[in-house]
Amino acid sequence: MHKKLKPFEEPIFVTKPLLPDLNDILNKLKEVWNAQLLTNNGTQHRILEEKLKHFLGVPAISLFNNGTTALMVACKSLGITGDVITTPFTFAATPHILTWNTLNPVFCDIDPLTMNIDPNKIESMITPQTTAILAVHVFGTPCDVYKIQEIANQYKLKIIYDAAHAFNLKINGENIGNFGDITMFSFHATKLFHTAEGGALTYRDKSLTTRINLMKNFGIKNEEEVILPGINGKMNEIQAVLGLVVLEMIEEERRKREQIRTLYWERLNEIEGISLLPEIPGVQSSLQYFPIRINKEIFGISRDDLYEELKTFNIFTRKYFYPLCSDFPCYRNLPSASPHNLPNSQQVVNEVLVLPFYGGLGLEKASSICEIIKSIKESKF
Ligand code: T4K
Repeated sequence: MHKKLKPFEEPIFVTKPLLPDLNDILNKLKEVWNAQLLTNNGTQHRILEEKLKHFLGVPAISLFNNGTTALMVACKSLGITGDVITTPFTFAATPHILTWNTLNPVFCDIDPLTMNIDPNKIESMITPQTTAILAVHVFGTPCDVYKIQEIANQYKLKIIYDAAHAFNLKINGENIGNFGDITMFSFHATKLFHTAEGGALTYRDKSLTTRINLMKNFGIKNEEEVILPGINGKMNEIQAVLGLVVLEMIEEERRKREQIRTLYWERLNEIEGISLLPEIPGVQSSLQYFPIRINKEIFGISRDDLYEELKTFNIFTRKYFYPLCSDFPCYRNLPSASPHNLPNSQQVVNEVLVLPFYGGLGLEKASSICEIIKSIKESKF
């Protein structure tokens, strides 16, 4: 039986967008209204681009209307063809952008601890058709960027990092946007830093700027020249205003999330059958998600049952990233999608549960969530 724990009165979701004071937004929006320029590289866009370049510590950046379009343009701008090695344990956008670029996703298994693509398995997936690796820093844990770079150098492959979860992530003081050929960030409302919808590409090779910016603007060079088949990937001024105000709130939000993370760690680490993401020395976390893993035999119930029980307490966790992308109908017939090729992914995808994690949750509610999880486990023995 559960102890006398009551459900939350209001539903608790996995995240809540960081919302600034509406007046702060309105003040900035006045500038946009006065300028009467709503999109197409306006003033707010240019200011945000400069600020983010500095904040993310990268030599070059290009803003987008969302992370998915940004990833599509990343592939196109590098001229990637044929097969691209990627992970099945990610959001649908990752493999889908390959398909939209008429590229073939080749699924490589993940490391069972970090849940990122396993660099030790990449080489065996490389064929003469392979031209790139599309790796994801899942839940903000960095991939083994050094090993992946070595492989890419050896086989002359391009590397694109999907850093949708990795805003502000650093490895030994180095910003995550400085690895590989291009890195994509998502600024979706569910992300710590957001512009409602939005994203960016960062890259060290500044010569890519012209091509990337042409590609996100229909390939238009000037009024009389359209020099390549581009798309519309532009961030608008209203998104940029939101981003400028949210950026001012990041430090405070990180402080709050840091406290919740510490509380979760202390309270959940002691529960048998629950494991937490490993702390990697030298890594500054992006504080984006708080995933836990459930070992059914030790915890007493499965991840799926815990997910359902938490719902009865008005707690809506998420089973990211279930189902595996390799199990989607559009990919499951690919040879690399075979479960035999992906044993770690198949196991992890049934164990991970992402807990509510955002500054506004507060320590009291986070503490109650831990109590509830503990009581659910105790009720099973
Ligand atoms: N690569 C990776 C690895 C990604 O994770 C993503 C996106 C991308 C690429 C693509 O980037 P974008 O093109 O999206 O920039 C959400 C997000 O929509 C998606 O951006 C994100 N990853 C993914 C992991 O999470 P859902 O289907 O979980 O969204 P939804 O609407 O269920 O939201 C989750 C919870 O957040 C809700 O239960 C309530 C809360 N919420 C959500 C929104 C949108 C709010 O409180 N307010 C809101 O406005 O995909």
